[in-house]
Amino acid sequence: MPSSKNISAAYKLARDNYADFGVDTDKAIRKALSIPISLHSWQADDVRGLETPREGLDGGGIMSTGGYPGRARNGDEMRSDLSKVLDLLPGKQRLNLHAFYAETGKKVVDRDALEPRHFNRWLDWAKTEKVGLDFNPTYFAHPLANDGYTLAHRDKKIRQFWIDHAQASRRISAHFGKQLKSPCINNHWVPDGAKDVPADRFAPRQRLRDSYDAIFADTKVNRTHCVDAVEGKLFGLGSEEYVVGSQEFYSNYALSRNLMLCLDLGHFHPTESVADKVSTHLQFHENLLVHTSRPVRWDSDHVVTLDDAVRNFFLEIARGNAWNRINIALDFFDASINRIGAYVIGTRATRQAILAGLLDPSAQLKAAEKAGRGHERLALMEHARALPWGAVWDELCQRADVPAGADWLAEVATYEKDVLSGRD
Ligand code: RNT
Ligand code: ZN
Repeated sequence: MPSSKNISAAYKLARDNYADFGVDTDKAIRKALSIPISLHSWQADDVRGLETPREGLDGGGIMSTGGYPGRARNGDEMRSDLSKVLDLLPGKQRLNLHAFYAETGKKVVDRDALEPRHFNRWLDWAKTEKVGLDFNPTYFAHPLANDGYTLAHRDKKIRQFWIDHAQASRRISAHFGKQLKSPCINNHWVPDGAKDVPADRFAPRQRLRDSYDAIFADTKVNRTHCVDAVEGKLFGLGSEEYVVGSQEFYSNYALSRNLMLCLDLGHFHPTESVADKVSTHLQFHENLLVHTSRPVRWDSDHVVTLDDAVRNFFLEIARGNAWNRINIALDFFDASINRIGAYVIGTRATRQAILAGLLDPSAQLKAAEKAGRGHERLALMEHARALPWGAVWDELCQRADVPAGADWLAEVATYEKDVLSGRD
């Protein structure tokens, strides 16, 4: 367990070390703490939602595996877990809700009829915790998603149901944005696609485009309060061969309709660098949304760790000084480990990558490159990885008044014993 005296001593050395490379660590800490990360609500309950359980549902492209005890079973348990998580995280957080976390009391309200009031308890919680809210229409885990198609379904009635749901989600988002005085990002991801080679790849894409156009034709929604984003994918469960909403589909759609593009780090070919896409998209898109995630073979949603993909992504943001053009949200779910632990690991790793980006000696690297000293650029890049960022991280935690190092584990153990162990 690092003592606060040791943390301060190690930090002082680290600060001087970074200063030699022109990096101001105090400034980096302040900035790293100020950048919001939107926690996803769905790690708490294994992406189940709070609707009355229905029989015979296909997960709709989403599946959380594992049976670690202590899953949150209702809204109150989710909020309790999320409050615990917030206590253990340095910096500014938000909460990213899915529509199927509506709390409609005894009344069953289908997704096309959801209203802002069905989220009053979440809104109250957000006010108490002083966090902004983001939102997602839930286009999966519903009988009308069982065919593997929603907005691109060949049946007009089914498409209309999902269009109505999407429009409801935009009104709810605008309400959150207005109430909390902070724009609510409403992210659209649909599972639509085919397991095997379709004969017609055109028609579903045309229907998807037309459905979105119908959704966004609702001009009553205030677009400063509700900011819509769209998220593509390479393949998913049940859509291994064909994803209607591919990356290119959404990149073109977002650009032509003035929407935000979402890049999920788990939604690309394994050898593709998502980091490299940042400077491409930002030539054309005003802003981006990122879902930090970790792909492992055929899964795209493992708990985020501080791996090269995540580090490189935020390094790009730092080198392009694009912090005010990126919105950061988490997207992972693992039911095989303590879920509070999963949140803390993934959110801390994301903020560590942000800090690592801010600690990059970018100015020196660029100067070496500009002067044609390629060996110096590469040598400095290598050396930068060895600089003591961990000491800066511990200091950041100390300043944010949260446990440094792995000290948070003790609090998770206590919470598991006192709270989680009482759940089925
Ligand atoms: C699915 C997308 C999407 C979901 C969440 C639950 O592949 O990444 O963002 O994970 O909406
Ligand atoms: Zn995602």
